[in-house]
Amino acid sequence: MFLGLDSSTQSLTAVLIDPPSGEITCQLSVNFGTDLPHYQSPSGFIPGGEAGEVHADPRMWLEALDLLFMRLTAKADLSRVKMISGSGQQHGSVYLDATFDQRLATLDSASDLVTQLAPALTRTTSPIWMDTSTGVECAEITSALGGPAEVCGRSGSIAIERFSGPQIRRFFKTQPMDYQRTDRIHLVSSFIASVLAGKSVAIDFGDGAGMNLLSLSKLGWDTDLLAATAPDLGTKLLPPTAATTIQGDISPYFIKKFGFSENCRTTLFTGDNPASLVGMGATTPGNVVISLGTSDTYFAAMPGPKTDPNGFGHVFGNPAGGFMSLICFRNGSLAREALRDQLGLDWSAFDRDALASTSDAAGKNLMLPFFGPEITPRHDFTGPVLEGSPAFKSGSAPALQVRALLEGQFLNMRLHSQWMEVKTERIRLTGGASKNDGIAQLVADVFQAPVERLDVSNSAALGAALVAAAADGQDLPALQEIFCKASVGSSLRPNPTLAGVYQEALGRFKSLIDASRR
Ligand code: ADP
Ligand code: XUL
Repeated sequence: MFLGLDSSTQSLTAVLIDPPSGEITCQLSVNFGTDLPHYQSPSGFIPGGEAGEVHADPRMWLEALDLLFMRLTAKADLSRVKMISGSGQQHGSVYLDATFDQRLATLDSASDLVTQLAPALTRTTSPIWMDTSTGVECAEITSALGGPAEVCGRSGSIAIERFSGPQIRRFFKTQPMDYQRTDRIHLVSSFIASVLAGKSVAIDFGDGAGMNLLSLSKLGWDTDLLAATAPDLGTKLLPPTAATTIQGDISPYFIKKFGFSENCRTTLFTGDNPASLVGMGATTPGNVVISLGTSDTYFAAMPGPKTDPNGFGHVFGNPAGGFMSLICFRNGSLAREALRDQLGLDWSAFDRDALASTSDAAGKNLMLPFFGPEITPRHDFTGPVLEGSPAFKSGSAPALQVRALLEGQFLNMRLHSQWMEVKTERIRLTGGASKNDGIAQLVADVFQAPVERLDVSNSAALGAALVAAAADGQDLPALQEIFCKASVGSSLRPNPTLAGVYQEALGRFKSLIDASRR
């Protein structure tokens, strides 16, 4: 069996797979808010941060690991686990002194992880991906490198507030003494991987690319970015490596305490989005995952390290080799809900039948579907922009607005993923709104690609379990055929007669965006 872990914002999840039977043997989570209430982090982070700070307590992640394994022993025979891999929420960073490795090497299974490892923390809390406190540091790094295009071309993203490099710089500036006594900086992913391995292990290319520090072309730390971020940073980071790299045997702590076998090995961990790419069965170029959640995200495999000339999208390492894009759209379900409520509708107005009633209007009316500030494209929109027939603009025909909103969301995705230069062959749809057939059909039509939906719920932890199996020599595509199947009856074909309609609409949509951002 192979075990995948995902240490995400709100919970730590385990997925155990048994490739010979094709079964997911066990799925289990520890919820930080409800299971570990003493950290007073109901949603996984410490509430009330000031000036955009959002931090979490790394001790909570350690305690969750002990608790998760304790619960797993009641559900599964952990001595059958051959390999463990995992993922973490991206960008979060953990700061440790020179005793960390010694502590890992001598963990006593009669005690617990928090008691033995917390004294090594040089920063008691960890900034996570929701943190926006580093605007000044982003500007400093950008100017040191000579502009946003340079930072993006090297690292795959312009300097971004939540990315670990700007966060490290802020720590260096605000707590220079604590920075100085920091011997090792980990991401959430490499921190948990190190605990399991019983030694500090490297950051992988998938999560490492979310730091504004990794050179995509060299797949090593970029010395200019290191220098622009903080002094001696290169000595505090291990050289980055591929997620499938085996680290050796699991630490004796876990063998003694939870019954893992002495032959159980561990790999590096990666970020939750790269792991999801694996768990959604989308690691080969041509496959695209669109997640329609609170925000919408678009991620897809890419053969080479192309970067977004506009600086909106991000590029990370793909755990299966090559690269992947991640593009976030802030106005996702938030915008769909805003229009629904504004017009006094319910989700049935977004159904297939309701949308079919306006099929003659496909691509005719345009809506820039932004009810508030957007990041792709980056602009402080204050409300949607409408262009089209009087009935559409006046709101007297709500169905036309629903269609134009959805078309606008997917045209915007299509427009802002063109820089990847990868033809979309299949879209795998996930997230709360993906179950809506009307919305899913419009995705297929606008992108002119078949859409599938998956039963997978914990795609990151499942992806991690698949990475573990792949590291053990199993064939990843074959495993994905088994574990990442589209759910029966969920597939939708695009209507080919709309290809030209949306191709033409895309050009008009781009002009409208350009005019609105001027
Ligand atoms: P999160 O990003 O918080 O994980 P989810 O992926 O769970 O979010 O998606 C939740 C969102 O899905 C809700 O906010 C809601 O707007 C949307 N949603 C749920 N059901 C439907 C539906 N039938 N049609 C369209 N949107 C829906
Ligand atoms: C990606 C990002 C989030 C985190 C948490 O850039 O910030 O998706 O990985 O899930």
